[in-house]
Amino acid sequence: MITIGERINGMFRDVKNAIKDKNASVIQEIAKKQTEAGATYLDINVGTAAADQLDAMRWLVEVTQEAVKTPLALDSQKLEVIKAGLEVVKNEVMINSAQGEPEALDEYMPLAKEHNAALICLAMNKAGVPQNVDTRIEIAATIVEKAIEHGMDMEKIFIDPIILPVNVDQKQPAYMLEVFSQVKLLSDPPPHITVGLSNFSQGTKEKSLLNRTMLIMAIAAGLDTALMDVLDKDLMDTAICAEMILNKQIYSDSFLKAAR
Ligand code: THG
Repeated sequence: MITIGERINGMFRDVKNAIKDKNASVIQEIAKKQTEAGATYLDINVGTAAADQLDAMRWLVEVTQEAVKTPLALDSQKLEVIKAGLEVVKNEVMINSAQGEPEALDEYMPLAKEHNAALICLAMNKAGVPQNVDTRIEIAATIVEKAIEHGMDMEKIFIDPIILPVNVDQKQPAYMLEVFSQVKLLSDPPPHITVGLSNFSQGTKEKSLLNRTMLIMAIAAGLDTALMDVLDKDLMDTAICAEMILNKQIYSDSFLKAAR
């Protein structure tokens, strides 16, 4: 499974302080730990507190790539913050994220192509995050159509149907599972499906259990990548085990080690 380590995000106090004090070693430690834990990409999100978000993005990208070669996922809702990161990025990169509106996709897809970047596209539009299956699938279909129109490799497209906290609306998780299985039918080869898994357990008391259980059910429904807490070893082991059960990896007594 493709994992995106969520931890370099200004919403965490240590990262927020490190950005403010330009303390590179705090960021580099987190980058190394997530890389050792098996992250495919490292998410880079400056958060909302940074005084100059463009400067903070450039700095985070620079110090992270001094420490590790792991590809980065530049995470911002603002195009200019993404572009600031792209100016200094050296390795393979992912853009996180574009909204699923035709006009936004017409802007982000050529940018992604120019940088040979993977692109997360959110299944949301001007009206916000849809609360039902059909609207999410309609937006996902728009994303796939736009990807074909822009001549993008479907391997580079990651559709994120946006998972909401379980304590907000309990009908949503089952809807998400339905969306995962339907998105896989939109094209051949299909786009990747990803979610920000920790959103699911935000504000709850059983974060690790909720994330782990949702991840297994999501993988069974077709999810193949997630932005998640890669430092949660049980969560990573669960992801590997679920993929082995689906026969995406051959069983051996050391299948966990083999996957890592
Ligand atoms: N989709 C995409 N990108 C995203 C999200 C998404 N990027 C940001 C976010 N959502 C994913 N990242 C996180 C990171 C941390 C948490 C949730 C999502 C989190 N933090 C704890 C909390 O808020 O309770 C702890 C914070 C702290 O310790 O201060 O849950 O959905 N494409």
